[in-house]
Amino acid sequence: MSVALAPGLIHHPGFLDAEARGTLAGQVAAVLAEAPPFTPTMPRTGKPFSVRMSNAGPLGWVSDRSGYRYQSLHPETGRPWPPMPAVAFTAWAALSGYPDPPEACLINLYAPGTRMGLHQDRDEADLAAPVLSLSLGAPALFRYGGLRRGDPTRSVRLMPGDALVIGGPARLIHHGIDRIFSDGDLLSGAEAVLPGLPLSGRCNLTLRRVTCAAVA
Ligand code: MD3
Ligand code: FE
Repeated sequence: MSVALAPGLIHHPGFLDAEARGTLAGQVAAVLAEAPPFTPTMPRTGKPFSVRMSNAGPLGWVSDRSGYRYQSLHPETGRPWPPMPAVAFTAWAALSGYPDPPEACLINLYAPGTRMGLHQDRDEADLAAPVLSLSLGAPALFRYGGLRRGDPTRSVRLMPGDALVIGGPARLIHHGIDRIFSDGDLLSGAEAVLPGLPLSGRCNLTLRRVTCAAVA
């Protein structure tokens, strides 16, 4: 089942069932054990994001005082990003409609009470490729608008296991996360003990094609 929220913005509620969510959560925990979450900071000001991040795949998105960019090494450990979680990579093949594989998988970790302000994603060279989002853990209120910052916005609740495909005319829309609801199922079981994971909260994975441009 899928719902077009807007042209190019396709919501697949419950795309991952409970078993797939558990498998993916374990694969994310394995990525975070190798590539610990870091706190990005705003370009110029150095103000920290409230969302913590990590990445998987050949490229990872990072932000610090010198700007936003994709790079092949973890900003703190200096090691390459681990391979993408298999469940996420398989979801790209099923949902993206894009022939080539993603080069980056950004992992956003939201503790309860954190948010992500309205923004556009335009650091990727290949804007013909869609972005695929997968949600785990606590539900979130996702807000999306239009190509201009002042365009009217709508909101939809993203539940664990939901997929969102953002492409075509929606690829450059403004969007953000307004709130995280309490009590997710991300950390049930073994991955609850892994360092760097919030004990409750939400995890979002975005798979992106990228193909260079701002790469350090
Ligand atoms: C619309 N993440 O990582 S996912 C991001 O839930 C980001 O963590 C949010 O915005 C999150 O940049 C929203 C849904 C999403 C992801 C990428 C998009 C919507 C998008 C790119 C372009 C337009
Ligand atoms: Fe975004």
